[in-house]
Amino acid sequence: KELGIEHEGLEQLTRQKVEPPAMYRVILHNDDYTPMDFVIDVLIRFFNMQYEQASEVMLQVHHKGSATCGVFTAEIAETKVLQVTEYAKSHEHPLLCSMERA
Ligand code: TYC
Repeated sequence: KELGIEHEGLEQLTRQKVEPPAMYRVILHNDDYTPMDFVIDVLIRFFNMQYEQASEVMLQVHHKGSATCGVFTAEIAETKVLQVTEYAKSHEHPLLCSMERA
């Protein structure tokens, strides 16, 4: 018999459910000083975007104030925020990256 059916029976007995992991949006924020090309580089480097998509997201941040770069589990989102923050600081740009529950 299918494993899933036996698990379903057990689930009914115990009322247990496996929840999908909490997801987090990683957000880039606009500022007046970070060069546009640097933001595009960040989106290609850390968010695996192609140049065209990276340009679109960068312009969305520039015009609207912020944009979502991706949605990840907590550990991966935290790593992205740290990597972007460290990379921006090492190039002396004030670029701000944050995360929020999706
Ligand atoms: N506003 C910046 C400029 O005019 C460009 C920019 C875009 C900065 C996106 C940050 O997250 C950002 N150079």
